[in-house]
Amino acid sequence: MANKKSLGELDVLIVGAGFSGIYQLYRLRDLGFNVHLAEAGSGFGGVWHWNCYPGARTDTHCQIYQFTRDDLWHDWNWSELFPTWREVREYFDYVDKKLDLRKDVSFNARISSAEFDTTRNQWVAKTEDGQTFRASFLDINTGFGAKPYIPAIEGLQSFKGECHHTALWPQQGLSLAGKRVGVIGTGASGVQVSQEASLDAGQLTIFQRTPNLALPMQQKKLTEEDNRKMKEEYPETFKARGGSFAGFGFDFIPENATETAPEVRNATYEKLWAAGGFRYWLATYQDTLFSEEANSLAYDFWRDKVRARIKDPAVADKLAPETPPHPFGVKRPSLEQWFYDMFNQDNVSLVDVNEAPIEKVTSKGVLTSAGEHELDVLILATGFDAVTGGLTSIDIRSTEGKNFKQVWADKVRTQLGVATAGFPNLIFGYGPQSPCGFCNGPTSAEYQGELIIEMLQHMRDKGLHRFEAVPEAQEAWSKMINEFWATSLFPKAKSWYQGSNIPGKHVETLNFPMGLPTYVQKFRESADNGYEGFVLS
Ligand code: N01
Repeated sequence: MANKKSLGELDVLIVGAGFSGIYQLYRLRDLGFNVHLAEAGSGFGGVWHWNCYPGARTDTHCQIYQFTRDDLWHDWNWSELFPTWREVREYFDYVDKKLDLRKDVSFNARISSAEFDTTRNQWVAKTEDGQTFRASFLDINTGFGAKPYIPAIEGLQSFKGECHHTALWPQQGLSLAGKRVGVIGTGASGVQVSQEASLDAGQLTIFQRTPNLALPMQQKKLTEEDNRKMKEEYPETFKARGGSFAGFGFDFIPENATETAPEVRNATYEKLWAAGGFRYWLATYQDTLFSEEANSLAYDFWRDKVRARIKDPAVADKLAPETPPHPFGVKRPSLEQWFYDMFNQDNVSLVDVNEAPIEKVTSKGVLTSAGEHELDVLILATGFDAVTGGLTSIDIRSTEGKNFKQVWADKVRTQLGVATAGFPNLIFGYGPQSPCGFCNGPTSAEYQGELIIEMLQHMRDKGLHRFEAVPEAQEAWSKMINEFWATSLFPKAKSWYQGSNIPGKHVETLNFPMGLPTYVQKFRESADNGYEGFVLS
């Protein structure tokens, strides 16, 4: 437990020890702020602490999945291009040792409520076990996947085997070898855990509602020589991140697929496919996510590539249907390694829950309209109340006594994706209406993080004690991003990007969809105009 005496009058209380929170911690500390971090888990890593299911790994190449501070990358080597959760956690421990983070962190400290003391311009935040923090600024970095979503399936509690959500995986691990394993969900988590289970499960049954239009990861083991070369390129690599739409360092081709000759287009698709990662999604023709015609071209290429790997045509029809279930890339594609090939194995089967809906979970397994699947382990890879869930699940009260769940019940309102009217001195990183789900996490942690830090510095330098978002400014922000969203194909899929994966959640873009460089530019414009859109006093 942290020293309570020194926590009485913090400048900043940070919530969450993922990339974003840790960046805030060491930068603010270096700048002389009295800062402390409260983390719900027992270790660093944020999503990498909770999502320790078999097969969990980044879907970002390691070169940009790290902090760019000089003293943090020189003597750190990655073993794979897309590292496992275990290696990412080792990386966080390495960063902790380098920067001595731990002394300013309270672990197992889940903030459950917070109120603003208007007489002192201070937040009073409490953990669920009664610890209290007082801070001038509350800096919330709970990330987009802080609140797992468990669907209301009848009988879930009656299952006698092991049942876990991927984001609440037992920290001590759970072997799937030889077991009858069922996985509900085929998002990134479902794809990854299923792939791993297919290696040694006795029987693996995957319950699919919507096919995942997954892309080839093109994983690679990295040697010392690979790391040496990567390090030579890091300064350029890091620079390229900030200038790219999603902070990945690669960007859309400024040409239209529909206006490109078929043989040229196909050669480009082949090249992107072979290069792997998200390139086929985010380094492709600029019209892919806006024009139905361009999108069909991308889908058709994807479908033919995938179907060629699946032996049973009936299974291929489910995984990669002739006609797209939704436009390509508007629901987040996952990166896969042997996801499609594993359906050729005898121990793997697919259940289409549209054809055979899940009726209930029984003590023995999953009962669909076509029969019962007996299981030893039931894995819920059912995703998250994404982006807003981290904030709405804490009872943070506005000056009018309302929490985020109430204030955002009809729609999300933020100024620049960092603050909401009624919550003075509360700032969020990697949160709603910021690039968040549309940006590589570590890139956002540093780029958006720096903007937040500059704002806090500005307040300190000018002797200001309070900021608050202006209601009209946040209405304009919300209008702008939702209007842009409507020009894209994204609204055409049910996805966590727009809250439509959660029954009853208001459907709107939860992320800033215009790209990281535009976001930074808009934030800077506000800063240059004395933080226009905020009242500073
Ligand atoms: O969650 P999801 P996720 N009955 O919401 C299904 C990041 N991430 O945890 O598509 C049956 O994508 C649901 O079906 P449908 C990444 O950003 C990254 O997989 O709604 N099925 C869907 O298939 C990712 O996008 C990594 O029809 C039900 C699945 O559950 C984000 O986290 C790894 C159902 C949920 O998919 C979320 O991914 C993991 C029901 N009642 C996650 N309810 C990396 O690689 C839901 N589903 C870094």
